[in-house]
Amino acid sequence: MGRVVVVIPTYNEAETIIDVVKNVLESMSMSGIDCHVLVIDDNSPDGTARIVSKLAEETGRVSLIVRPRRMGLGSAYIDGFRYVIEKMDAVDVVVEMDADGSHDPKVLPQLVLPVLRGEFDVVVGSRYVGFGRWGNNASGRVIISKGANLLARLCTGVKARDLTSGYRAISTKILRRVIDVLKEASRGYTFQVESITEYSYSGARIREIPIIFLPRKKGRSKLGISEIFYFFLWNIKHFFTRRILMILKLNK
Ligand SMILES: Nc1nc2c(ncn2[C@@H]2O[C@H](COP(=O)(O)OP(=O)(O)OP(=O)(O)O)[C@@H](O)[C@H]2O)c(=O)[nH]1
Ligand SMILES: [Mg+2]
Repeated sequence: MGRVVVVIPTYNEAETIIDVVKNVLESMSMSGIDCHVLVIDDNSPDGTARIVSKLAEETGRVSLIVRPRRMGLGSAYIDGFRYVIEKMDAVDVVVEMDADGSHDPKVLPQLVLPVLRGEFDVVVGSRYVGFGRWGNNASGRVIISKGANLLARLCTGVKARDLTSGYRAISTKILRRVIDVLKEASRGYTFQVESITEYSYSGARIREIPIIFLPRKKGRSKLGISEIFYFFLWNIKHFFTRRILMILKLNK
């Protein structure tokens, strides 16, 4: 079976990163999947990188990239994807995952296996299909998330229900196809919608499986109001610069 790299961006996640990485490696080895973890840390003041370096020595299955300062979630993924494509050998699947315990590592094999088997190119852990849901009562966040997904679906035309989910498996074949476009993508959280839009437009077969999005275990959220504002503007701009042209072409 092929090889998987789980990319985890971190900014001040010292309280949760050990458990997340260990549980990822355990979950994958129990399913017999060859797995490596790549952490992209933005020089977190809480010493996340020191902890990850120790994990790298202990396990031999963890790599770390430390960047000089906080540069955004999207830019961390772009650097991580480029590293996997350019510097790591024979990787078939890349996974996106948060470092705060919100994404249950037990779900990983279900995300990864359909891509490894070649049945799908992208599998998204979705809060909005089947039994998928938010695991707490953060009703304000749920409303924002549902509104964001509705807007993104209308503006991009991508059919998936959870376009903002940060728990996904992607084939490296698709990543290679879109990496040059993604280099220009949003630096922050909007990257999630922008990237799945590029996968979809480039012909990726996308599947969603239900997940329960657990409340962050410890530490603080990095999602700010400016990110939400930028997200809104990106969608409107995308609609008027790209989507509307696609609709007009299709209707000709
Ligand atoms: N390297 C890097 N990682 C980041 C940056 N911003 C966020 N992250 C990481 O991206 C992941 C998602 O961020 P969160 O703050 O959990 O965002 P969220 O899940 O929408 O918010 P909560 O529900 O409050 O946790 C976490 O692992 C963060 O540490 C950044 O600028 N650089
Ligand atoms: Mg989180």
